[in-house]
Amino acid sequence: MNSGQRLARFAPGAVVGLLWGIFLLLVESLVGAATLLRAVLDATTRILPVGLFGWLLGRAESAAKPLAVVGTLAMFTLVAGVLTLVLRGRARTWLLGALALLLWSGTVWVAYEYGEALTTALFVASSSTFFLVGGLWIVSAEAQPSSRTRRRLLRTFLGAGLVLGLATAGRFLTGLRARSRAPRAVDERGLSPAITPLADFYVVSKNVADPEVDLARWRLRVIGRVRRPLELDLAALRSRPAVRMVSTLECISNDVWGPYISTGEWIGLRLRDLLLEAEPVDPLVDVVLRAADEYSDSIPFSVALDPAVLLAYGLNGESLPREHGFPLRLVVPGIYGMKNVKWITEIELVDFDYLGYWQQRGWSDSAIVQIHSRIDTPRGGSVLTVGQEVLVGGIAFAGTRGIQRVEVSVDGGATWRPAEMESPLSPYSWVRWWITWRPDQEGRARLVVRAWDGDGRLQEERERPPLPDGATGWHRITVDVRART
Ligand SMILES: Nc1nc2c(c(=O)[nH]1)N[C@H]1C(S)=C(S)[C@@H](COP(=O)(O)O)O[C@H]1N2
Ligand SMILES: [Mo]
Repeated sequence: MNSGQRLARFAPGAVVGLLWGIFLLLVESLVGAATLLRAVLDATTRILPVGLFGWLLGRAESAAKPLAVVGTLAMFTLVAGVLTLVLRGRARTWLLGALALLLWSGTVWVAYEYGEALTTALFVASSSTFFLVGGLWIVSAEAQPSSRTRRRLLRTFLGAGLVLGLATAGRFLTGLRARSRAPRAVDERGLSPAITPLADFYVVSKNVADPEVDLARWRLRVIGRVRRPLELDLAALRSRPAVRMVSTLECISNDVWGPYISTGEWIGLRLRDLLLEAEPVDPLVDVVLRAADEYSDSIPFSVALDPAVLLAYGLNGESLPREHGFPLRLVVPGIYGMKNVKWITEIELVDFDYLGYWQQRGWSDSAIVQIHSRIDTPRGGSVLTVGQEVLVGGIAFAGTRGIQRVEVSVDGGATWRPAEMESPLSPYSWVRWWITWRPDQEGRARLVVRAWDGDGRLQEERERPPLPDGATGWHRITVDVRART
């Protein structure tokens, strides 16, 4: 068999595999059901070596999720293509039957594993089996002379499906990228606002489609090592004493210069109050939080008792937006975003160290935020004028330790000036800092910022990538100073 023939045999299956993948993608995003696509995606991120995974994430940035989906679609394409290559000419009905059965049970198992309703499982299983196996059978059946019209029809059908599918997937992936949102709002001085407006609050989730929780059926359960398990709806949670708290949230995969950090005013109840109401039973190690998207993570029981740890149902004066975890999310000051579980459904008290979704993939377990400072203005690459007064400013954050002091260098770190600081809106919030600078020399200037936390520790200068403990290093930018004209 020459390579041309091989390609001719590979191609029809590949097309069917791709269409099947796109179909599953649509089921995920429209029906919100877990499919084999999600299972393969989840499994892949778990199997990838930690270093490679971190490198890929660093490279891809906000395109990471769309790229992961495209990669998974490519896998489906390859697998189905190879299947046709192997099966073609030797296809037996029983073999295809066995394949169908395998697929069917696999899909049902996935649906079961992901706790979806039986109807969804049956829908996904039957339609995907029909689509893949039917497609494989048609394209791999020996061509009959009388079947020319049929083949032409089939080709038209597959071609049209492919175009339609690619177009839909393209639109969907663009949306996905926009949903990993990281715009950087700045005020008239070029500084990040003290409280990030909702529209600019960063968004990160592992999902192709985030859960849409039906309030009528949603309940929060508190279970595990408790004397009085609880089951409460949102109204019951809202009727308990409410707490407002300004706190900064940062994703552990944020770079030192990165935009995945925002500050909000959260409204909710203390996790502590709810846990005590359930009467915890010793010995206790972790509090596990499970979510509607099969995400889970834990915080130590001792941390959960901190009055600053909230179950939030509101953000910036509004009901918690869907993308931020409606109806209920965890807010743990000073601990990276991944531990701030969204779309919570269950809280379990356990007597062991529970590894969350991202810990299973190599990220830090304690996830305490690093000392972090960032220059927001001027932007790197800006053109400035000799003698012109420039505001150099940005944010600094060290979680619950707070920021003691910030210094700025305009000569690449040779000399340093203390920055002015605004008092933070809360002990858990970033601070805004600035200096005014009048460049007196033409040429390139290298601006650097560094901060000290409340314990008097200096931000680590050594540059380390976000994985596994959060990025370190000093933020440096270069600006171009030109003579006055
Ligand atoms: N249920 C659930 N919670 C989750 C996640 C998720 O994928 N599923 N992602 C986490 C990560 S990695 C981060 S950085 C924060 C982001 O919260 P935000 O989108 O409200 O900024 O949510 C965390 N909580
Ligand atoms: Mo994150």
